[in-house]
Parts: sequence; C-alpha cells; structure tokens
Amino acid sequence: MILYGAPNPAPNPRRVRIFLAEKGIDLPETRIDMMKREHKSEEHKARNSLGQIPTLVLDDGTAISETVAICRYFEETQPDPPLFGTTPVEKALVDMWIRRIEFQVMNPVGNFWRHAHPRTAALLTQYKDFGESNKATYAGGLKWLNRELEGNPFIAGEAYSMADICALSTVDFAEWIGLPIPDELENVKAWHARVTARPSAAA
Ligand SMILES: N[C@@H](CCC(=O)N[C@@H](CS)C(=O)NCC(=O)O)C(=O)O
Repeated sequence: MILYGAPNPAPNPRRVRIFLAEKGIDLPETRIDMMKREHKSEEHKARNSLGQIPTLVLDDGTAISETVAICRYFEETQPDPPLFGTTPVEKALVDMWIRRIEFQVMNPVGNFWRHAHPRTAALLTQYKDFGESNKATYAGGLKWLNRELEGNPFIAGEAYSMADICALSTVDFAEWIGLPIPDELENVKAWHARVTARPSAAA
C-alpha cells in the first residue's frame, strides 16, 4: 500500500496524516514534489486523473483518491477509534458536518488561494475580484461555525471526528495564506486550541 502526499502546508494530505495518527496507523507517506509539478506528471495522473494528492494505492493496484474516501477506507479496515461515528445517527451527522465544512469553510479558502494569492498566480488564470470576495465568504463560514460550536466541544457534537480533521487542516492552511481566525470567534478559537492539543495535530 502506498500513500502519495505532500508536506505541510498542503491541507489535504495533512487530513489523511492526522486521521492515520488518530487511528495509530503507521503508514509513511510517499512525497510528491508539488513545486516540481510532479502531481501533474503522467505517472501520477495514471493514479489520479485529476492530478491531485492525496492518493492511496492498494496492494492490488486499486487507486483511491479524495481525502474523505481514503479516510473512509481506513475507517472500514480499522474501526477503532471511530472517527466517522458509530450509530446510524452519528454516522449521518459526521457525514453532514464533513460536507458542510468542505462547502462552507474549505471552498472559500480554496477559492481565495487559487484566485487571489500571489503564489498561485502563475498556475492559472486568476479572477481576482472573485478570489478576494472569498475572504468575506470564509469569514461568514467561520461566524456560522462559531455559532454551531456553542456548547459543543467538537464539530459533530461530543466526539472528535473526521469533521474536526477537515476543519483543522483548513483553518491552519487559511492562516498560512493570511486568513487567521478572528479573535472574537471565541468558540472557534477554543475548538482550535482543543484539537491542536491532540498529538495528531502535529502530523
Ligand atoms: N477533493 C480533493 C482535493 C485534493 C487537492 O486539491 N489536493 C491539492 C493538494 S492539498 C492538490 O493536489 N492541488 C493541485 C491541483 O488541484 O491541481 C481531496 O479531497 O482530496
């Protein structure tokens, strides 16, 4: 089994590394050099036609891409500790929160990164106004998350889950590109301190 990824600050491979650390699964990452555009090489596109990372290649050659799908695979092969819920309701709520975090929090960060950040300017045609508009969209997403976290230690409720991993890697990446968590969002700040204190956050 080979896990293709890249070091921080790349947020998606980090999601898998945090997940594996929480599970206690020791699977070293095979690094793809994104600066050298190795993720767009024919060799990597044969594994992932979108030319993205992470990608997990199983021993029978099956290639699994999409971070949540890779983590889902490990959840099924090693259920403990559960990170996608255990009861039907918990599982549905974790799925709900993963999708909400990806759409409401991760997408605006990705759009700002691709369309407004100088480091990506050479890689695509940037629509700067659109990119900049995502700062406000992200701020709105964090405000919403702040309200949702009221009284909850973790995003899906009482238990740490894949939804927290998705949000943690996103807000840390957002900070790296100049979008820190505003101080007044006390619930998000407290949640961030809580999940960052877990050893897995060092992944
Ligand atoms: N939806 C994918 C997104 C993966 C992704 O965007 N990975 C980044 C690295 S963090 C990448 O490969 N970017 C290059 C590109 O999109 O061309 C997932 O959840 O794994």
